[in-house]
Amino acid sequence: MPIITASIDPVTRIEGHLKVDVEIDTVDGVQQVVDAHCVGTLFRGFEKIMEGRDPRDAPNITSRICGVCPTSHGMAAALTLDNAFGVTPPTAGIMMRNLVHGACFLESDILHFYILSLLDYIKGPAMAPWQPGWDTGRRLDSATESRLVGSYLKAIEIRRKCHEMGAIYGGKLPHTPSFIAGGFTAVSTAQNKTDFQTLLTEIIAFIEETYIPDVELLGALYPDYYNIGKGYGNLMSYGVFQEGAGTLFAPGLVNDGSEAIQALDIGQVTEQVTHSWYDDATNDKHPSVGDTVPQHPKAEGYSWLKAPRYSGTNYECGPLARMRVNGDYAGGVSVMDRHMARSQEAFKIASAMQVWLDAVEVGAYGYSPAAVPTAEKSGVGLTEAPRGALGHWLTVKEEKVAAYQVVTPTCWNCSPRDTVGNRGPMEEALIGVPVKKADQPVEVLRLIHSFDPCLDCATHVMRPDRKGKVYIVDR
Ligand code: NFE
Ligand code: MG
Repeated sequence: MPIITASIDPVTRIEGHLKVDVEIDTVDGVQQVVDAHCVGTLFRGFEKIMEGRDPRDAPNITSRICGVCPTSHGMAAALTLDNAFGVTPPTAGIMMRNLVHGACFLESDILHFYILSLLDYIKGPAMAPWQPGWDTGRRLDSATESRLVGSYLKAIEIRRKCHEMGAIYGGKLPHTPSFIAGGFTAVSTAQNKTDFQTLLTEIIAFIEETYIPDVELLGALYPDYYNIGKGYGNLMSYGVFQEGAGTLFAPGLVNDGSEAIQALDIGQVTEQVTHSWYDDATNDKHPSVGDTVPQHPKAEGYSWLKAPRYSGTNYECGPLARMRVNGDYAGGVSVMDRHMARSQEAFKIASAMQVWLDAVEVGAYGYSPAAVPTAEKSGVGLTEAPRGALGHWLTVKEEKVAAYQVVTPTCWNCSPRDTVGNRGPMEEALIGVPVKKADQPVEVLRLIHSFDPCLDCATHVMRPDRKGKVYIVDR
């Protein structure tokens, strides 16, 4: 049998636009993925848009990078400005930042499991969005199907309530304008707290009584997915949700085969562009001195994503990484571990939100006044988005943005090969994924969705001859 090349273009049920090419061969009697390329098919240019602007606009502009993680960019940009401007937000501002950022995490996690991932496993009723669907690899009886379809419909309501909850302090979601240099714009009222509490109580109940049990049920029906999709097994977190001098999730690294948590040294991060459509003169730079110079076409290029590496090595980021780095999750690295850790993390975040809500003082101001520095300054903001480690780097000169770099979690996870030719984390995790039917590679989708990719929501330029299909090329 020849090696089969299957292209999924676009991958649906993700945020943004991704193409994945896999090579499928039979090894030891099992048809499986033997090579993979992840292709980011759009160029956004937000880093260039920032240049020459008032740095105080960074949270508002960069939160438009994405509709599902806008508070992550708002938070990262605000932390960057705090750092560059030399300002410390008051406790109420930190708590309100956490509450709105937490609401976005919960919205994103619930959306991810039910609306983006579950259709890889359930058949559902004979109507959109369930049909037409894959006719391979289903293992659920009709009672389990109906339970999960019921949860899916409830999840649509609950994720809306997550946004409504975040909007109580954020004014609106997505794209709240409330993250600012020095803190947060809202002043809490007694009514805000009561309204937030009502929604939070309902959301916590959904996570405990529906989301976690549903993920456990799926794990019991697909136990083989605890052994599929490990990849390199290296995990990284920048840490998130400031609490006093620390964070709810600590920063750190866990390397494959070790339980030991290593300290994170952000100076070890560079972005490689040998296989990305960017100028090689910008290769392997730390983001504080990095640049975004598109170059397309380029002989070795195949993606608009750069390839971030830590000390030259690949790291996966996301909920599983955060939970493992914090010692909160004892499982391995796999498709099902990613779902399981995400659901358990949602409960941890929601429980912490209860503590932060109790701590928000009615009437307390959320910000400390902050001025744009007249001298040249640099700043960095490290946080976590639902999908993983997020960093913004800024240089201010003559009170304007001279340079701005953003390194997103999906760049880490879905990056192309690096300068030495090593695959990105998701590319590597695809190797060995068993595929029953090459023209319906649902197993590949299950792996991709477990990473929850986001190609930074924007208009996709698709080749009309390849619209929305899996197409097979026989060699
Ligand atoms: Ni557009 Fe995002 C998250 C960020 S992924 S969803 O989570 O930053 O790159
Ligand atoms: Mg970038």
